[in-house]
Amino acid sequence: MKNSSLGAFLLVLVLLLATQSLEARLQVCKPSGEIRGKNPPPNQCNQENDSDCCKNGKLYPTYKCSPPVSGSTKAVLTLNSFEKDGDGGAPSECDNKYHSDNTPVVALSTGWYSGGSRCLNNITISANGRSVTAMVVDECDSTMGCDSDHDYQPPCPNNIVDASKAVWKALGVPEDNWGELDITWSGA
Ligand SMILES: *[C@@H]1O[C@H](CO)[C@@H](O)[C@H](O)[C@H]1NC(C)=O
Ligand SMILES: CC(=O)N[C@H]1CO[C@H](CO)[C@@H](O)[C@@H]1O
Repeated sequence: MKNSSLGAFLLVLVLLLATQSLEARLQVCKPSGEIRGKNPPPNQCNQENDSDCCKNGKLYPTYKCSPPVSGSTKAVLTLNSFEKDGDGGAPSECDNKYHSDNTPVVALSTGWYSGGSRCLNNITISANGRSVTAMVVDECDSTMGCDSDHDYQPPCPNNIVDASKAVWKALGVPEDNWGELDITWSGA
């Protein structure tokens, strides 16, 4: 190999390694597919407390992964009812039970739910200078949605901690602002 081609070869190698380690560090979580939304049938999709409903023809990305978990993982907190006839639909996946809005429970996006490996563990949620401990009881399904099983709601984004009212209360968020909040979580 001539010196110049060896130089070029080394340059390419270094660039390749650099981009690969960057990707490893970002651990990019890319969509696994998409779902084309259909309007819910009449009287379906409980819009209680701003639940989102699928719209005809709109494309919703699906995810099997979530961003990497660290000692303090960034997420978006959303509101859900795990009660019977609440907007959560079926009983919780971890224990096949419903849970009162007054107990701090959460569902995690599919990647973080991780096939149930965090079921019934407690995570610490921090925001607003406060923190609350909540039990993982369900999956916020990032792989499916827009069907009767999911109350015609879109698939969950990949970075969601979907929480009962009790969690929002404990974080001291005024009720008018319940809906979406940047948080960090740890544990489990
Ligand atoms: C999580 O917290 C609940 C309520 O305090 C408790 O009953 C449960 O045992 C805890 N789970 C674990 C795995 O420690
Ligand atoms: C899930 C949840 O918080 N549901 C509430 C939505 O708003 C109505 C009316 O304010 C409450 O009664 C529900 O409990």
